[in-house]
Amino acid sequence: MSNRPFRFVHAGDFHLEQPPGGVREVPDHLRELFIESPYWAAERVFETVLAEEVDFLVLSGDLLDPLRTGPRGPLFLVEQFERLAQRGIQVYWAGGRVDSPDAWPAAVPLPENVHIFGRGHVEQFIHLRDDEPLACVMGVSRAGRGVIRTGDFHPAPDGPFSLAVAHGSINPKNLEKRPVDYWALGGRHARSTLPGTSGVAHFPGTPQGRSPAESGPRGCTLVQVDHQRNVRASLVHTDVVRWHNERMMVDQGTGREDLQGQLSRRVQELVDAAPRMDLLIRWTVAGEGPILAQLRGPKLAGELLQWLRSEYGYGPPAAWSLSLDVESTAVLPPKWYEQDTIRGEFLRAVRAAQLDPSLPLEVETYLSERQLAGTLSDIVAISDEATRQSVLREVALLGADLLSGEEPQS
Ligand SMILES: [Mn+2]
Repeated sequence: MSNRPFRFVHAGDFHLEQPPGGVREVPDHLRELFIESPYWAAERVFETVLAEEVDFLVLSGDLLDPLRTGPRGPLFLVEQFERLAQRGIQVYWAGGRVDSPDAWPAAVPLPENVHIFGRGHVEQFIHLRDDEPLACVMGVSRAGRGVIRTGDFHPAPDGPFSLAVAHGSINPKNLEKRPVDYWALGGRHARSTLPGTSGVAHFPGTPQGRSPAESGPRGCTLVQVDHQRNVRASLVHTDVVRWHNERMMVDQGTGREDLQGQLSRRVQELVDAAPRMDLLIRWTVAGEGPILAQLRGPKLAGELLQWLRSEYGYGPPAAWSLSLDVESTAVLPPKWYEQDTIRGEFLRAVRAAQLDPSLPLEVETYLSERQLAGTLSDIVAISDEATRQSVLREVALLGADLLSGEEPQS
């Protein structure tokens, strides 16, 4: 069946209740940007909806925890929803971990253009344009541990383009059985599209990175659907401050000036790649040579950090260096990896994850709801390879340490 072309914006995981964290200090001149960034980035999502004149907005959960934002959060969202209402733009919202429909304060009524999906069973709306069906929008708010039950979605076989909106985890294998054209998913802070599914299954990620683990560009997704129901999803940047983890390699011949030159070239590249964007950079120096020992000492790292900050940190745009550390290079005895012990088994599992970046860490299953709602969600959502590797290195060292307690050190 042919379809009328249309466009929508898909966004989620605003987490208005959660200012960025995971840094030792925030300088005065970046404090406001830092604290306000979740709101400013969310506002850019609504501005994208207006600027692109899309047909509707799909929100896949975790917009805010109203208890933690206080009245400001709901009032902000209502104001934004009303801007869309003035232009006749509908909003379809499935609640996630923190924004269950029951959590919304009764004192702040939602405008009529906002449709919140209930918990427990899938609801469906037929979105009309000029009284003709454009899309069938199905959705459900998260319940319990948030495993999305794909079998609960029943798009009509000869109906219009179908969307399923939900927050949580999903088994890509189950997607094949449901003829849904677009799965609007939430719950991952890194933008991703699940591979190998017939319909598109997409997580737009969070509009604003919140910690060094959420590095790189963030935004919302503009989705265009053509006559043949082909989907084109593109990233629209909404972040107002961007995180970077930069790993600099040194060798036997690297001196202080060389390292300064390397750092300065890299800052320039980052600034050129995102002009007008404030940046927060965490540096790790790795490799070999005498400069590493100097950096571990009391002075050099601090001096370089001061120099980076005064050269580039005040902008505009500001490229603020958060920290400069030497990568932990402690090496575990190779034979520990071969031993038939819990420690050996643990280290082999970590090594497998280090060698194969596509291997999911799946830490989510070991964490409670409360842990997942807090800062540990950053670890669950590790998005870039450098962070993954450094976390796994620390995991190996810490785990080996804890598991070595009872055994002779060998
Ligand atoms: Mn989230």
